[in-house]
Amino acid sequence: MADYNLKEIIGKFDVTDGATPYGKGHINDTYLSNACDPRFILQRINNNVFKRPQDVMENIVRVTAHLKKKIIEEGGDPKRETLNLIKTYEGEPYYVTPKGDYFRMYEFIEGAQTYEIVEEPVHFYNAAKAFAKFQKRLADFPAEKLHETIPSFHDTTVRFQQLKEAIKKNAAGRLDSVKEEVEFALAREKDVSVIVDAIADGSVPLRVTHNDTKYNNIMIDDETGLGICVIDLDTVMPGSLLYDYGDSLRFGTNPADEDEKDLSKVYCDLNLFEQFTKGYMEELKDVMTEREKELLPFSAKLMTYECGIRFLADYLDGDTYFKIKRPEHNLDRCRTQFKLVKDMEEKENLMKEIVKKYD
Ligand code: ADP
Ligand code: GN1
Ligand code: MG
Repeated sequence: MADYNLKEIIGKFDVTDGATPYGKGHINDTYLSNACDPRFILQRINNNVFKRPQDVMENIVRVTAHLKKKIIEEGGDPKRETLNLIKTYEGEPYYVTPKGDYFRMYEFIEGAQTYEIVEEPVHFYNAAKAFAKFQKRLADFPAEKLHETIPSFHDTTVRFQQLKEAIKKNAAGRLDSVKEEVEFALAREKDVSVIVDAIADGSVPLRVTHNDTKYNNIMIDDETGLGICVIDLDTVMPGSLLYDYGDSLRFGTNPADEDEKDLSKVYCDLNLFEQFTKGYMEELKDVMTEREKELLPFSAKLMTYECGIRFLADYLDGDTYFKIKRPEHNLDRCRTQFKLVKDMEEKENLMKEIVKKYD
């Protein structure tokens, strides 16, 4: 994390106290307040990833207002079930430094945590319910009011092209060391257009989706174990429900870390697959189209593949997108994703049976 004058930045918001680095996200710089009550989360929006941070914030202001309304209607707690922005003294939802860095502040959600791996299978079932509920609460949000914060974010055909460009450029001179991974990626080209084609032919509808439903983007309540709040709303955009379902399984069914070096620990745990599928289907099977249901197992594999090729492309580009802590970090991440893809390919029929069981 670069050094910012946090004292001065915090001074722009309606709070007191300092803050220290927090969380394990790959994109934004996150800080937690030290000692004040209530606590807050301060974030610098990554403006290399989000070219128009003001669009991100406009989306978040609208989406959280919509969610708040729904939560109140349902008799829920809007302070814990959605993110709450803290405004600056000037009444703005974010602060732009003279150098052009965008900072925002959220109320800290107390009594809940995010996890890097699923520790209790029932938590994953609860997470599925919460992601599905999030989806339902946004079903009547006017999609045309949302900015596309990262164009073609889950268009896997575009991601495939980006990988091919990264291979061609070989900007970091690493191509020779990743021949096996490149071969694995290119051999699966036939898969990349399946979901975009289904969206184009209308069999899979566009919905307002989260698009980054990894397990550490949901707060699990310490007492009840329920998925209390969906966070990290930077990529809420029109998309497919398959992106949210698939990405959750990509991250959550792996009992090892996303950057685990020992690949023997990395696989798709079908019990966890079942927990999540059960929760998601219970909430959403009545609104899903037949094609969506049919593509659920495939989407887990495709979202995992897509993430793998993004890590690989970033490794080839010289690590310009995801935060890294070691030189081979993106390659290690790519390898776990490809190991999972291979395992999901082998388990496809079992995954289909699980989906059928809850339909
Ligand atoms: P990134 O986009 O970098 O992933 P996130 O918005 O997911 O950033 O935040 C990183 C981490 O900070 C989360 O995984 C979570 O642990 C914590 N976090 C973010 N917002 C809150 C909040 N409002 N309350 C409590 N913890 C939070
Ligand atoms: C990033 O921001 P974070 O860490 O929740 C990324 C996702 C990837 C994920 C891989 C905006 O998510 O798309 O799937 O890393 N977010 C963005 O762990 O690119
Ligand atoms: Mg996150």
